[in-house]
Parts: sequence; C-alpha cells; structure tokens
Amino acid sequence: MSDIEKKSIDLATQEVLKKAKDENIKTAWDRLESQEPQCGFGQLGLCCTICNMGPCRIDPFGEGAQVGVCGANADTIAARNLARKIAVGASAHSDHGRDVAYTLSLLSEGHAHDYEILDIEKLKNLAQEFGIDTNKPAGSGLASDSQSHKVKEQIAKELSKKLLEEFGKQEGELVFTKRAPKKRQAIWKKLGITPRGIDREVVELLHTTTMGVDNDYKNIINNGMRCALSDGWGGSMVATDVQDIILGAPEPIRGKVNLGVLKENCVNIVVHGHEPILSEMAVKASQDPELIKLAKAKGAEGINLAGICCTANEVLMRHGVPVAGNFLQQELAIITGAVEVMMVDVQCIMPALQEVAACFHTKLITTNPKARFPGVTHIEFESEKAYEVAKQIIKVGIENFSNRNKERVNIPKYEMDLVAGFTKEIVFQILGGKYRATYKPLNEAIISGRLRGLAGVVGCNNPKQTHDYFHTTLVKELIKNDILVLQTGCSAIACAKQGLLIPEAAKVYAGKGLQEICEAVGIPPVLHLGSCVDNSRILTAASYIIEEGGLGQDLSDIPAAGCAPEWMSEKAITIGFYFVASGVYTIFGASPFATLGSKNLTDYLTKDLEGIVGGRFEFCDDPIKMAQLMIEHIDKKRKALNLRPRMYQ
Ligand code: SF4
Ligand code: MSK
Repeated sequence: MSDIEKKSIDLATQEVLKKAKDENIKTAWDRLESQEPQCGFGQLGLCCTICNMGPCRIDPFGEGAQVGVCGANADTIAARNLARKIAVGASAHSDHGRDVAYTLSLLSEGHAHDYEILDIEKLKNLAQEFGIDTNKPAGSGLASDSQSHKVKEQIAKELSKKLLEEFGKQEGELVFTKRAPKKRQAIWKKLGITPRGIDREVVELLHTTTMGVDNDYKNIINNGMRCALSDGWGGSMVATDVQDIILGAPEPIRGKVNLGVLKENCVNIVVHGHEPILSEMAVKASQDPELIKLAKAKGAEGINLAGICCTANEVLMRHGVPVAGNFLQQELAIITGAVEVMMVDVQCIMPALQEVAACFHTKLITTNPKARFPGVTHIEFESEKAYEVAKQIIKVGIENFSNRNKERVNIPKYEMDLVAGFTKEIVFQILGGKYRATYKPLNEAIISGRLRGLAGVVGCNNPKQTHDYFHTTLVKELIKNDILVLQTGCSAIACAKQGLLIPEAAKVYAGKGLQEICEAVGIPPVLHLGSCVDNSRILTAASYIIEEGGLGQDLSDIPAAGCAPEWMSEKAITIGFYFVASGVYTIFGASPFATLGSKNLTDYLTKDLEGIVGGRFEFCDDPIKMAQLMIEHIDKKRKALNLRPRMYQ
C-alpha cells in the first residue's frame, strides 16, 4: 500500500493528494505528520488548563503527580475535559437552531422576503406540539386562510416565539422531549437529566466544570448527558424541523457525489459549512438567468454549484445539488484548481483553507459574523436580503472565472450516483403507502427477522484514520448482515462515494432479507437522512418505531446501535452522548477519546451507563470489529424481545 493509499481509499482524493504533493501544497494529512507525536497527556484527557495555577497534568503511569495544583485527580480532570466538549458541541448545533428559528420569526413579520413557509403541514403540526391553537379565535379579526384557520404567518410568529423561548427557558422541560417514549421520559426524570432551557444546560455545564465546582466524575457526566440531550431533543431538532418548514421537507432525490462533480467549463461555486439558510439562496441565484448570462459572457458554459460537508447535505437533500466531498476533501476541492469561490458559513471549515486558496485563484468568502478569517473577503449574510447577498457572492465567482489558470486544473473523473432525502416522515410514506402512512412494515420486518436491526452510522473524517475506509467497511459489513443503515453528515458522503446509497447497492452488498425489503420498496440499503443536526431525525424515527409497537417500550429496547467511526468534532461527542443518554449503544472510532487516562471514567462510560440509561459507549479501532460489536448488541436486543433469530443466515 502506498503512502497515499494509506491516507484515503477514495480514488479522487488520492489523485488530488498526488497533485498537492507535486505542487508542494500542504493538506491536513501533512499537518498531522508535523504534529506527531501528539501530546499523550492531551490524548488521554489528563491535561488541565482550566485555571491559571495550571496547566497541570497527571502522570498516567502512576509515578509522577496524581493530582493537579488544586487537588483535582485524573477522574475529575478527564470528566471535566469531556463535559466541556459536550457543551461546545451542543452550543454549535443549538446556535444553528436558534438562527433558523430567528429567520422564521423574521419571515413571519415580513422581514425575510426571500423565504416562504413551504411546509405548512409541518408548521401546523409543530405549532400544535407547542400548544398553539392553529384556529383563529371566533371574532378575533385575524386575517385567515379560510373561515376558521389562522394565516400561516401568524402561526409562524407564535411558533418562532415559543421555539426561541426554548433556548432561554428557566423553568420546565424542553417540549421536544415529549416526543420520546414515556418510559424514556421517566428514566430521564428519575435521573434528573431531562433537559431544561438549551442555553441553561450549556451554561450550567460550563459553570460546573470550572475550577472548584463539580469534582464528582459521575455527576459531571450526568450533567453532560442532560446538556447533550438539550441538543439532540432541543437545538438540533429545532434546526431540522424549522429548516423543513422554511426550506421544504426533503424527499428522496437523486444526486451525484465526489470531486468529479466540479465542471471544467463552468464557474464552480462551492458552499461549505452547516447552515443552509444562505446556501439555499445560492442555489436559487445559481439558476438566475441574468447571472447565467453573465457567466456565459465571461466564457463559461454556466454556473455549477456544489457542496462540502453538511451544507452540501442540506442542499443535496432539497435540490439535488451535487456534493463535491466530505470534511477531508475541503482543501482538495480547491486544489483541483477549478473552484472560483468557496463560500463558507459556520463549523468544520479548516483555517488552512485561506492558505490553500492563496495557492490558486479561488476566492474564499466568509458570510457569517461568527466565522471570519483575517484578511479574507467577508460578505455578510442577512436574512432580510438573502438573495441579494447570494447573487453578490456568485457574481464574485463569475468575475473570477477568467483568473483561472487552465494549466493547473485537474478535476478527478470520479463521481457516483446517490439517493438522499429520507426523513422520518418519508420512511412512513415509503413503507406504509401515501394513504396509510405507518411504520408497521418496518417493525414487522424487524420482528420477522427479515431485517436484523437498525444502525446509525454518522460523523466526520479524521486524517488519523484512512479517509472513508472506516465508514464504508463498517457499513458494508452491517448491510451484509441485514441491518438497515441510517446515515448523516460526512459519513453519508463517504458511503455515497462508494456507491452504497443507490437502490442497486442492495443486490451487490446487502444480505438477502435487507435485499428483499430494498427491492420491494425501491430504497437503498443505506438511507441518507441529512446533515449533522438531522441526527435528530433518527431520534424521532426511533420514537415512532416504539409507538408503532412490537419492539419494546423504550428506545433502548430496539435492536439498534450507533457508531461514529471517523469522528473528529466536539459535536460528534455531543451526538454520541445524546444517543447514549437516549438508550443507544454507541461506538466511537479509532481516534483517542479524551477519557482513557481515567479508568473510573472509562468504566463508567463503557460499562456502568448501560445499567443507568440503557445505552453505553464502546471505543474500537477496527471497522469489522465495530460491526461485530454492533451486531452482537442487536442480537442481544432481539433475544431480550423474544424475537426469532434472523430470517436468512
Ligand atoms: Fe491545575 Fe486544578 Fe487549575 Fe486544572 S483547575 S489547571 S488541575 S489547578
Ligand atoms: S460536517 S461535524 S465533519 S460530520 Fe457536519 Fe462532517 Fe463532522 Fe463536520
């Protein structure tokens, strides 16, 4: 295996990495090498920088210091480090949710003219969930759609107010927690981890993990779980549901993936980050006849929009916009030499992009006041003039087309088809038919053993692991064993590139039972549910499964497991914690988890939690072993439910 093959299994990535090497352009893999050996104390979670008496570190061999200056031991330090990552991850997703809810508020007041309420049914359902009467009171004088219904803007106004209150709530619990099965709600209540206001949970976790507050590692983790739940059943759910309302709920849609989606003769605009509110407008602007005309006048054949990371997943799910790549391909997209503009919003945007872009004609454009680079063009997004901003950015790309050095363009000829856009509602419809939407066929498939179980495989890439290898090897092994895989984020992009997200993949890779289901309903064996915040769709879908009946009373009863095989982001830690706290057995991949320096904490996470919340963590660095562990867990749950074994061996 060559050095480049060790870096990535993806042929497009390998090709561009060769180009980067030839042209002496550094990427994340090179920078990782220059960091090695990475700090062992940091890897073990044993370094503390919380106060200015430190930094302190605990000797993992038991010979040197076993406590910091303040007296904190390995358990406290490792637990605090981990909990702070949960708080950061929750803040990122939840701040995204807040911004989307705020856009809904502006829209309801007539200030965000470029958006409209596209999913009225979802708006009404959500309003009812929040106790808003969608009928106008008799004699209220409110303008109405019909005799008795409030206009959608009025509902949106009341709803956005309630949603925004979820962030600052001082009393009571998050409304979305009621979506969980009753038994799960009771577990949270008993443990005192039902999340309250989203901001409150983040702030409280930061408070209790500062110097001299919470010193009990178990208590720190319990508070961490409550904070994580405020993301999964709070901020992320707000983001997902409100985006569906104002951008439209996704439906299964075909698309293309990998660097080959960049077009040699077009102006290439790449959107990257997480929040789709602006990129949605970029999609519209890229189809603007006036801009297409301008692009043609500059010698291009047209405007080609493509995405990276989760912003890509969002515009793919709703419009079929091609995906240029996942996290580790952001620099590579620029290194193709064919990108006129990379416009970024927030999260997962490497600071290195500025330097890589400077090697080419590519203009890096920041759009969010929260995420800027020194010296980089900033065109600020405002909901009130979203389309105008999107047009302005695309114009920059068009003007930049003539600066492209054709000699340096090298777009790898690799692209793959995929189907995305599976939501909890769509699964209902596909499986139950339009007029009798139900999860019954899914539950029955699991009960009968045709389907062995379900798996959620999510998360990032990490240059410490062979790019995409863990995601695809694990997922292939799971579907071979009749496990239907639900995916989000960069993991979905990884598997899509290997052809696992097309219905035809079932025949090639899936076990007989899963194959029968995929063929009967025309779905791929791996379902793409969206971006990282859309992990909330998995939680709600799992709750529907319990509601449908036959698979236990609680989320922890379902024959299901989760995994983040190539994770890197703090957000992945938060997602892991809200899955575990919701009762899901969850495996984290090879990169060292910042807990291992404390045996007590590691045991608590990987053993004790199962008896407390029904889910637990596992750390594993081999994708086949990960699959075996997930299958063992799924079989254990089947046995507990008294289900017959798998239909086909
Ligand atoms: Fe050291 Fe304690 Fe301060 Fe951490 S909080 S840096 S362990 S003195
Ligand atoms: S983008 S959080 S690298 S999945 Fe959601 Fe990908 Fe991980 Fe960012």
